[in-house]
Amino acid sequence: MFQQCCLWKSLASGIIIGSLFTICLGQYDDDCKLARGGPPATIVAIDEESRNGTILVDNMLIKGTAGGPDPTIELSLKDNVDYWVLLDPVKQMLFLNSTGRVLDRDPPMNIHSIVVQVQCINKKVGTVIYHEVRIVVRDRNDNSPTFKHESYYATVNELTPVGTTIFTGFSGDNGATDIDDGPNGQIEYVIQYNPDDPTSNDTFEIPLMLTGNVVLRKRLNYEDKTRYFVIIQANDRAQNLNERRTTTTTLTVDILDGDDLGPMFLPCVLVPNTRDCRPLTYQAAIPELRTPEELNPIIVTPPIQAIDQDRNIQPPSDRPGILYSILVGTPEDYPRFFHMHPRTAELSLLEPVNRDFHQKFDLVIKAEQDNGHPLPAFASLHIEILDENNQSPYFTMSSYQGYILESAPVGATISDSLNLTSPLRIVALDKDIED
Ligand SMILES: *[C@@H]1O[C@H](CO)[C@@H](O)[C@H](O)[C@H]1NC(C)=O
Ligand SMILES: *[C@@H]1O[C@H](CO)[C@@H](O)[C@H](O)[C@H]1NC(C)=O
Ligand SMILES: *[C@@H]1O[C@H](CO)[C@@H](O)[C@H](O)[C@H]1NC(C)=O
Ligand SMILES: *[C@@H]1O[C@H](CO)[C@@H](O)[C@H](O)[C@H]1NC(C)=O
Ligand SMILES: [Ca+2]
Ligand SMILES: [Ca+2]
Ligand SMILES: [Ca+2]
Ligand SMILES: [Ca+2]
Repeated sequence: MFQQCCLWKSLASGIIIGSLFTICLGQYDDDCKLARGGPPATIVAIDEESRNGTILVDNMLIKGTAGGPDPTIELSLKDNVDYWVLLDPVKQMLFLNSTGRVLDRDPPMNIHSIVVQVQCINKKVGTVIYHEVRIVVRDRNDNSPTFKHESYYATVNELTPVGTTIFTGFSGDNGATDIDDGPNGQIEYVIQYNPDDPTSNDTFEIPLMLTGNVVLRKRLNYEDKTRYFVIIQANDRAQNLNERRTTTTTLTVDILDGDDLGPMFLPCVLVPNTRDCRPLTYQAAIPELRTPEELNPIIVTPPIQAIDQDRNIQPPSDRPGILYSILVGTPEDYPRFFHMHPRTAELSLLEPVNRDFHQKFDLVIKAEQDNGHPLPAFASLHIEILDENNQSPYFTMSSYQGYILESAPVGATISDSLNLTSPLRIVALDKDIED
């Protein structure tokens, strides 16, 4: 345009030169202005962590020339905080300067945008114009969720109903957090299969992924399994599924014993492949006609004892006691003769038994819980009545003499006389036995 001006200048008369020169200078008035429409500020977006030298602005589209032998404008950067931006004035290009550092949008740097001014000095007219450039830093999903704690812990009673929430420990900031922005920083929780504890992902579930609350999905049984290791994955919600980042933690769930089993009589010999004890018979034998004072407590073999099959109810004060009783028996008048202490299972005689009428008793005894939730167990008790034994056996003679041939073989019978005709008899008698 300047050259056109000069051409005109050479052709025109001296009178119009002055006015043409004014028009000509007017051509420089536009220099430093934007050669484009739209908003005055130049707005561009780049990803965080972009490489050094990334082009921010291809061309500022500022009128005028900054290079060459006769530049009409001069460009420079102002307000370039931390020197993030580099300017190539001739090409009117802006570059990122991340030499030796990372443009990080996430905490703690938190650079969400960079604003610089491109100062343009109109060299012909002497005016100065500032063009604002706003560089919006876009978030990248460059951080994985991190759990606040290395591992988590919960306890749950085995009797807890299915559907109960058993863990809310990720609420607040106590679960996983992700410093990325928007969905890149939002967390979902998912239970994963644990090869070392294959039933853990079937036993628990997380129905609401955003809360991470863990819900019981299957019935528990303390007697089968007392601890689960639940692997919980936290992932962010990056829109592109392939870019999602994950972390896992382990939730250890200890199962607490509940009162679902009753007592069992000891000793318990298990029926193979079951949790049931073999039928058990306790034995006792008492002589007839003895008074309770002489016999009590009656010795039973093995001693009658039952324990609760729930071994580990906590606190121990919640463990029920056991009540013992005789349920039924034969002969039917057994209650006249026998009593069982409800707390100690001590068996006592109430009145003497005459063997002429009762040679034995067969009773069924019961052990149950004392907490209104009886869950009873049963065993047999066999009581033998013995003949009165108040005489010692005695021999019919104080000494016996026998005879045998010197040459007799081993096993030969000893005789009671010298002529060896009848065998020697040694007789012991007991008055308790009739014959
Ligand atoms: C960073 O980029 C700028 C602009 O492209 C370049 O001049 C400079 O040499 C680069 N620095 C490094 C260390 O590569
Ligand atoms: C690029 O940034 C580094 C780090 O702040 C700074 O030391 C250097 O001077 C900058 N380079 C330019 C050409 O401004
Ligand atoms: C638990 O994981 C196994 C193995 O991946 C899978 O087959 C099963 O469906 C999972 N259970 C649930 C409830 O998702
Ligand atoms: C054998 O001796 C006994 C006692 O000495 C006598 O009673 C018995 O008659 C004798 N028997 C014979 C066959 O001699
Ligand atoms: Ca993330
Ligand atoms: Ca990020
Ligand atoms: Ca139990
Ligand atoms: Ca119990």
